[in-house]
Amino acid sequence: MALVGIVHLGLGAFARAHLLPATAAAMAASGESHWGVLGVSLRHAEVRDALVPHGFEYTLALRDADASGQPRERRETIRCLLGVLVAPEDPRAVLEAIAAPATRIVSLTVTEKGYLPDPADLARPEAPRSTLGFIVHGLALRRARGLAPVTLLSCDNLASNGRTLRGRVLALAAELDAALAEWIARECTFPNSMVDRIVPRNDDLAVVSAEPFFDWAVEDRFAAGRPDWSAYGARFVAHAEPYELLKLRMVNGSHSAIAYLGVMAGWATVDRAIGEPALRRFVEALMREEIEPTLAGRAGILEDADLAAYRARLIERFANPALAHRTRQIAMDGSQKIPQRWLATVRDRLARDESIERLALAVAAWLHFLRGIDEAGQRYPIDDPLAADLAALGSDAHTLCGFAPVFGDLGHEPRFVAPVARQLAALRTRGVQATLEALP
Ligand code: CS2
Repeated sequence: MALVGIVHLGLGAFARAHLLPATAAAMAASGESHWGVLGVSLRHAEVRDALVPHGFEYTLALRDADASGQPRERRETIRCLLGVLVAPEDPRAVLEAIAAPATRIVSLTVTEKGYLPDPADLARPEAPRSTLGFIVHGLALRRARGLAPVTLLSCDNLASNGRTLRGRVLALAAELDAALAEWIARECTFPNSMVDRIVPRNDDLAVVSAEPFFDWAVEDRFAAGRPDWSAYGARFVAHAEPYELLKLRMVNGSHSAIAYLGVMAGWATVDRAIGEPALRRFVEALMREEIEPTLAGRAGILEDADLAAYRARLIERFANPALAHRTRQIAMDGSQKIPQRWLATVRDRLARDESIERLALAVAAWLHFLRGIDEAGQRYPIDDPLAADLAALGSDAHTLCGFAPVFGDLGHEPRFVAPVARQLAALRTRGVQATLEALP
């Protein structure tokens, strides 16, 4: 009988295609039965309801095409999920799970916006609503009961995700109780980790489809042990930040550029978009000319030749015809994604006085996308926690670039605002295709 050792917050498709299969493989390889996963859905009951009839077993379908373009699929049955809690139905059960003696790891895949603090949670110790609220009140219970500390493991696409999580948890905890914040800071660990696998959202909740590619570089700093995820290809590293930088800028930076240009041009999926020669040339040049120079050497991981191979591999992953990864899905929550995906690269380049024309086109594509209507006149909703603020900005490029929650001081930087305004005007007057074709 497996025991719960991991409480996982945010049981979306990504976790079910990444942390869970890796945990299942680690348990199978080591025979350790104490790493079972209790999943927590923070909002909806649908995943639980879909998995209950199957005893929480589900299928992971790894899909791509072979050399001749024929679709192929490898199926794995994932068995390490022991139950699912739905937080709004029973918040107390979530707190008890975090505070259970056998719990050693609290892991998270809650997306970028899942790290936003909700100060109202300070006054809701029994029934928090936010991820940070559950963690802080759950840890308070652990400490009050004299239990051992746990590892808080972020698996989201944030820069220095562990360090970021630690900062947010400590800030909230300090408002509650300074001694709690001290205990967390001293006893609990927050490893950084780089996670990589493309996992489109799927309507059939009992089957998660994903690409075969899998990568996970995780810092080996665990307060109470960990499964040997290397059984599934994870790498335990001393410092994950260089890996995160590489992945966020190359994979996610390109993804978001493809997403906004694709939505506007009517290219509904990533493989459809990357099949457009002008877009593919653009994405390759974005990486080669503007992103890779900020990574080479600096990351200490990949030299130029490796970066070129990484880029080629990535283009193949984007071209995977079996995933139907929707550009609209990646376009969600731009305000939360863009700073770490593009703007850190922009800042590095401007600091060296290098051109940012292609990054500026990506930013312009996001601003263009915010008008909520594509080039064919099709309307779509803007799914973003800051949607109301963004809508209130109007359409002037300078005002849009002045939106500090996303652009910070870049709004006052003419070397940023001018190319963005120029590319935005091009998108508005000539459209995506012609703007891409006009690039050198
Ligand atoms: C995507 C990511 O939806 C998005 O924003 O860019 O989910 C991406 O597919 C993964 O990070 C790939 O590892």
